Amino acid sequence: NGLVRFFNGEAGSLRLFLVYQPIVLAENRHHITGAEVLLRCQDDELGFVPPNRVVDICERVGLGKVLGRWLFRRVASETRALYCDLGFRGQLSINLNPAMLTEQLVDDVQALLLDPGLPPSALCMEITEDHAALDFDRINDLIGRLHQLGVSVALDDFGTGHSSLEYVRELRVDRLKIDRCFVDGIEHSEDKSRFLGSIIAMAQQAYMKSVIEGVENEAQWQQVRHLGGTLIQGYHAYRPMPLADYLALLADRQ
Ligand code: G
Ligand code: G
Ligand code: MN
Ligand code: NA
Repeated sequence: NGLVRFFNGEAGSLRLFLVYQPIVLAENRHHITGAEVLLRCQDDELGFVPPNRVVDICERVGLGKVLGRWLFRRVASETRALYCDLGFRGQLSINLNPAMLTEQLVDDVQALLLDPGLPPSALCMEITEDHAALDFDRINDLIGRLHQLGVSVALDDFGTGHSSLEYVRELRVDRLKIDRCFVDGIEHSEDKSRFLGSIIAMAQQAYMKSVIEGVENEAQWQQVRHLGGTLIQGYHAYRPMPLADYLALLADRQ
């Protein structure tokens, strides 16, 4: 009911807001290619609530579409400054919850491009393997229609879901976001490092960019670079931050 109050615009104890985690080139950490938009939830009584839980609850009680609409509206209003004032050309990666994966999505994305005036290349939609496995043909069709708009698509949490490699092969995604569990320990284990290397190579062979998540130290960074990863998203580069900090960071880089 905190969620219902929230989406009705009524005062309540729950606050939802967005943070931005920069994504950088593995080859040059000063080159910021964009950011992933991440949901944060703060409740007066419960404190910090994991975004996954809020998303799951929304989906279960039928608020998935409402959450998606809120997210897009928020992104539209928050990123106006990035593209209009700062002239940023980079990308925003947005996590889609299952209820957003309908025909309606194409219209919603189009609206998100038109309203703040974002170029299509500014948007990357993130879906997870499990979402794609739910209804493979329909999701792949949706990906094709996003491509027609010029918007790219990433497969998130790669390697942690229940989908088969056949699905991954047939999905027409542009990016593979390799889950942080595959980075964990690579600096101490030749086996783990080689395994990550083979996933990166697979992405390359399929003409996908790889985004390596969860790089937390310099040793991991050097390994990932050596293994040929394209992009890095991790605490060793940047932690998720408020939009104001992201704006300041980009202004400083330009
Ligand atoms: O940022 P953090 O590690 O706390 O996020 C935990 C999980 O919540 C991640 O797997 C991420 O995909 C998910 N998440 C974060 N923000 C959003 C969002 O806006 N929409 C959806 N559907 N999931 C999100
Ligand atoms: O949607 P996805 O699961 O890709 O969301 C990425 C999540 O990973 C975010 O919740 C973000 O806070 C988290 N994250 C990003 N970089 C790191 C990192 O270096 N270490 C850890 N432990 N988590 C990270
Ligand atoms: Mn994600
Ligand atoms: Na992920």
